[in-house]
Amino acid sequence: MVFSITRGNFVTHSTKKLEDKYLKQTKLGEGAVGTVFLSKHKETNDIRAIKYIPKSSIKHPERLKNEVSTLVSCDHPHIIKIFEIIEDRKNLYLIMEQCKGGELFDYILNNKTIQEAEAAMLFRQIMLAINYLHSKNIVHRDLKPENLMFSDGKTLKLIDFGIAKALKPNETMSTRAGTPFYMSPEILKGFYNISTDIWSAGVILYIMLCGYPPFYAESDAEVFKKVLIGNFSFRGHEWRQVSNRAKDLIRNMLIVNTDLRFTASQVLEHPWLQNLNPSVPFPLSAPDATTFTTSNLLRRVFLFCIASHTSEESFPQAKEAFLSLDQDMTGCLSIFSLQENLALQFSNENPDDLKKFVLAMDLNNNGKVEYTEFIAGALENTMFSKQEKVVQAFSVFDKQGKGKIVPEDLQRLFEKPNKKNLPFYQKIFKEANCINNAGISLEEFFAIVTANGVGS
Ligand code: PIT
Repeated sequence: MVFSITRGNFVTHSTKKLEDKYLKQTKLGEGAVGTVFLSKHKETNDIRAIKYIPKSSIKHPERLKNEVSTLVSCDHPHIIKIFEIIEDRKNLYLIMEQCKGGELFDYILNNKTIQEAEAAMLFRQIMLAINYLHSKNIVHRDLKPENLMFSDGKTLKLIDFGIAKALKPNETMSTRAGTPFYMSPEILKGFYNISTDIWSAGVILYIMLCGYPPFYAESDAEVFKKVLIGNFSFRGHEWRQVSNRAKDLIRNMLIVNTDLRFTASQVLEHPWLQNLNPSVPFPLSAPDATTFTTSNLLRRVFLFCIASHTSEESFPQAKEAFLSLDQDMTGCLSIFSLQENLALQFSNENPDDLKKFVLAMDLNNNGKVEYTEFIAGALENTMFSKQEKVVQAFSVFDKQGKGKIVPEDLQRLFEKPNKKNLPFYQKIFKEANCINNAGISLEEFFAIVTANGVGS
């Protein structure tokens, strides 16, 4: 049986009372649909951003489903993380990671323009997020500086998947959607695909470097006229100090003909965006890697769950190491290249051990190490001093609060209810020496994740 595990498996959906779990703090902002509040998770003191979506405002339930399923399927350092979904009679609540640094929009406004070196660092992050989405055939459709948030002083996260859409191969769209300044000519004409995001990103880059949009007019209709023609200039005095490389990149993004417009990976290969990726070493010692490698599947699944529910400020180095290892910039590491890179970095270690370590990280055996798989592998010994994190992960498995985890809990998280593969999950328990039918208590769970006495 193929065991599919992604961080989406651990995004729980429940009908608990939001106030029992989260303490509402400040209002962050109001979007087209819903309001975002900063809240504190009572058990762990984690600060989260929670989007309140009134059910009464949901005219198109399938669109909301789109937003949620897109968010849940994403696992990338530059895309906002969703942790949990709660629903009550009035609202739907999306519990997401906190972005402390505010919108890119305000950052540009406060600084008027952004220096080229910094703009390149930030724009590369934006393009990494877009390249990841496009590699999954997801179009965001509302790229603009308001939808890019700083999670810290230098890291951007793409937010608002309200009109994002996962496309079938060769599918095109015809709904006019987005924000006028950033809308592509083809979206206005009503026949478009993922390349519309590249146009919007080109507009963002233009604005970052000069402080005003390339297609500007007093009314939306006038803006649309200019966009359709696609003429823009670098004549303002702001452009005098800007390099030809930066201008060349913009020229290759703001091309009306979508066949000639750069793709996300071409943008990332452009000379203006080279040599910006710091080389950060993998943050794990050899003994810790060995503990992970020799752990049974159950323990690795538990670690993955903890990684799924942890804010990345808890593992800044692991995040940077992931980005520096992502050499093809797809947001997903091939086990091959990861094995090679780790062998270079740990030249004193046995290459076979490193290979086994990477295979152990690839929980779902798909030949790739996704962001959260990587974090789980690098988690060793850093998280477990925080007992609340372990309790939080336990409750993801033990949804009804029965005080123990049984094979059926794994099945519920990994499969649609109609499938019957219980023996598979029982086997995972057995291999972890949990044959006791009473299930795994919190105490035992703690012992397993901290590797006290397991590792068979
Ligand atoms: C904030 C602060 C923060 C996160 C967000 C907003 C997230 C907003 C968001 C909205 C969406 C969506 C994903 C994320 O699909 O930390 O002001 O509609």
